[in-house]
Amino acid sequence: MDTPDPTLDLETGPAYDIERIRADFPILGRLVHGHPLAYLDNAATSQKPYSVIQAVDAYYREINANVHRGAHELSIRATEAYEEAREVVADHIGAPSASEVIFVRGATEAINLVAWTWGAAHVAEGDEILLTKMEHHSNLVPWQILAGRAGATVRYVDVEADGTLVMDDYDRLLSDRTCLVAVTHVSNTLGVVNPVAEIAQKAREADAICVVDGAQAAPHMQLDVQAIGCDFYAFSGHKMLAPTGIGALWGRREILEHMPPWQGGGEMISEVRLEGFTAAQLPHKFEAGTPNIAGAIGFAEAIRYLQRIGLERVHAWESDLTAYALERLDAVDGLEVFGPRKDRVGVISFRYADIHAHDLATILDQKGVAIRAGHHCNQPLMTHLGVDATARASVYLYNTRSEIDALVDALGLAAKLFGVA
Ligand code: 7TS
Repeated sequence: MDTPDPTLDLETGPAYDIERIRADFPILGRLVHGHPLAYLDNAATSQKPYSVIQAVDAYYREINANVHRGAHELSIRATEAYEEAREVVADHIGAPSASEVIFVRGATEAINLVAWTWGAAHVAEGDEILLTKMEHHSNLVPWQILAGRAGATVRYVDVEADGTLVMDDYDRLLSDRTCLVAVTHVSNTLGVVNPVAEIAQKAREADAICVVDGAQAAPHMQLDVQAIGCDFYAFSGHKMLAPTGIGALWGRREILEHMPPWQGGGEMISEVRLEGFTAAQLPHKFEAGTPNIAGAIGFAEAIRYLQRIGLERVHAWESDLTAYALERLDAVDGLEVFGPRKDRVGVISFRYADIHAHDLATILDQKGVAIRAGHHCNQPLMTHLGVDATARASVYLYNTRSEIDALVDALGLAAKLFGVA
């Protein structure tokens, strides 16, 4: 179901038409506390364009029915749209086959799926699971739970002062005891882009499987899971213009085929007897119950939207905006930005004098500037950085330099209120 976008010209050409893009996002026109919204909390979730909202709306208005069961027109149409969405996701990430793409609620569920299926079947006492100190809790706690049950050990690759991974530490910790390496492609606190292809290749040489958490990468860069060379790639739709409650796990066919199912229920079986069941073929084996049909359709439309603009152009726009934001923030006395200056995306964590991040976020909100404050589900990384929280501004394809200016102006107000010299 391809809903035509009312505002975006397929032939937009090389210029990045920011006004046109902004006009595609209805929420960007609203005021917050009497000020134009400057939405800089994209790492938490992105806003949604008309075309995605319309795709979901059209599904419910025109073809709503359950999938993979009915012989009637609506169910056939809903099934087609749902399976077409899987093809769109698979093509977008360079997956060899759509049957290797499993729809899940998001990156968290994707990672838990791997932990509870591959992990439960393969991780044994004495094994080691290798993570990094910058993992989001979603790529950390599932492995801690698994290790606790299996009697395995979790080890963590260190992070440099500038937020990049200590690759020598990776080489040192990777051993024949390592059964699984799980790493984030892009840090949700530091914005750093990790060398996932190198990490995956070394994991393979050590006979370990490699899981990449792509929650913060998929929204911003063109992906090719085969070029990365990992075994699993997990990401959420809602951070890349899609509705909440939908995401995808890509896995290598030969691994997925040998994994036991996770949740049991409808959809995931080919046959059930009183004595037991036979699991369905991929990908349905891992999709128990009625799936998020509208979400999958919205996800596919979000990807089409990104493709119409072109992720290279999105990346170029965001790189310029990030450089501008870093330049402006660096010029603020008493403000410290965490993370590297290059090979990064526009997720910018900072602290400002001794103003608590939560106070900063509250003051900024009064000016319509939405940022996140807290540990960002990165508590071990916060401990490593020696802070309990950071303020975090994160940009996306519709943000502008004037929104960065609004952020810096609002920081000036915070400085006045807190008596920062
Ligand atoms: N992995 C990373 C790197 C993330 O940034 C997030 C969410 C997740 C996994 C979990 O994604 P979910 O869609 O399953 O919740 N990160 C954030 C964040 O930084 N602020 O709010 C959510």
